[in-house]
Amino acid sequence: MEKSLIILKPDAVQRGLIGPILTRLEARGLKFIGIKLSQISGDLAHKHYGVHEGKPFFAGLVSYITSGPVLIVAVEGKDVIEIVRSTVGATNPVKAAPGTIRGDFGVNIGRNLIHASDSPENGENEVALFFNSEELIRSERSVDQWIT
Ligand code: RTP
Ligand code: MG
Repeated sequence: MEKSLIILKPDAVQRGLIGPILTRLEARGLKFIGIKLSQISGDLAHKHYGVHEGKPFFAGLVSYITSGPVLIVAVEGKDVIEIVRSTVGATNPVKAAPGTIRGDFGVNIGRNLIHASDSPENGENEVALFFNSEELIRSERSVDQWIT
């Protein structure tokens, strides 16, 4: 079982794309274990994107991700890292395949709508960074028989 942290970034929320994006993730068969609307602080943005500190786009990335409300989503299941990343598409929407979220809704790498964890280890750590354990549905309490 893997976990993935998904963030619908400020441009997705401002453009009214929460519904269309969640519809795609849900239709793919992903199991949501946490969802909340939030505004990311500078401190949290630095922790989350710390791996990019020092890169030329880092300041712009922090200012983008903290610029407005975001929808934070945790999903859990077998192979969810790969499933979510393939549904989201390439980092640069110009290169993202049509049919992916970034390929269908975006054109700008600096406004690419959505974050998704890139490894099982990062998925575990990012879900723990953004959600308290009381905010997450635990597998043993879920209704697995309704969703495969
Ligand atoms: P994310 O972490 O947001 O899911 O995106 P990602 O894995 O597809 O891409 P990553 O390399 O982790 O980059 C994080 C975010 O930084 C912005 N970025 N801008 N050259 C650039 O201007 C540039 N490169 C990356 C994007 O917003 C990217 O999602
Ligand atoms: Mg990344």
